[in-house]
Amino acid sequence: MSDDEIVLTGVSARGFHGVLDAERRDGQTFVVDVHLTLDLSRAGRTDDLSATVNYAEVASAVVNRVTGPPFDLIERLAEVIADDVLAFPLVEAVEVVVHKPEAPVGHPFTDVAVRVRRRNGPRTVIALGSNLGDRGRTLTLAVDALRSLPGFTVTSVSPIVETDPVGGPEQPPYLNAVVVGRTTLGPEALLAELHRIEAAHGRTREVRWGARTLDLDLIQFGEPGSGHEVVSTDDALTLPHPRAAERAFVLVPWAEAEPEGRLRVGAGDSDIRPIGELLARLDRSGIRPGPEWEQW
Ligand code: PH2
Ligand code: MG
Ligand code: MG
Repeated sequence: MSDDEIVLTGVSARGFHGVLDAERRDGQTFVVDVHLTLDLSRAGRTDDLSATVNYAEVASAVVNRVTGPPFDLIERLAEVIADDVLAFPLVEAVEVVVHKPEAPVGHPFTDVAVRVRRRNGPRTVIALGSNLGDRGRTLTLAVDALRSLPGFTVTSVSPIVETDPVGGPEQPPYLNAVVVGRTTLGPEALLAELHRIEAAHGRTREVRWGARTLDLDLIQFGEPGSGHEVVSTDDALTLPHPRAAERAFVLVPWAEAEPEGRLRVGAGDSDIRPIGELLARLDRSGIRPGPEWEQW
């Protein structure tokens, strides 16, 4: 982890968080400090804003959460702010302190605050598919479930595409999408969570490549070529996904979520290919724009 930090302190705004009726009714001032850990050497060398995080955007994210839908606990407010900040590119870890200096403590006091420290794990790519039931709704709920999964931070979500079914028995068209995130879970634990989310949406383990309400496939775990990359030939969890390179219904939305994405197609260093290059060789005729995401 880098030693560098961006330190933003004393961001204050009025919010309605709290357990008591009066707090929900009258609101009060919340003050937030954020420490971002990231490598600042490239920004230091190049003088280029895109090599770092814009602290004004961090401040806006904080204010949106403070003034947004109320939570009972400042612990929860700190957690969601940490999650938002970890979704900024380049951020390795974050410390968030939420102060509530006007809290109804019942005695003279100076300040009360919670401090949480969270770190980003490896980047991971998940493909979503649905071709039974209310497909768009199901995909939306699946992304919601990923957003609220502890240890998983959604960093990018593709648009939805509608796709002709590939392989398997005769079946209806799919809606597909791709989510890119960072996770502190291991690959097995993440896969178990994906199975749990599938099951929660009526998925049964039926015909191979047959119709399903929700399919969540782990495509890649860890940046290819990095120390975090997981390569596995295990039947229960093959990584990277063995057919992703041939599937336009995965690569088209992935390229929209992460244009600079790369996929390993073999064991060597030269077998890590930009997804745009893989896509150029595929037939995209079965892929169409899908519906908009429903509101979350
Ligand atoms: N998933 C499959 C089999 N075939 N075809 C499309 N278009 N989209 C899918 O997500 C899909 C498929 C097995 O998971
Ligand atoms: Mg699948
Ligand atoms: Mg699957």
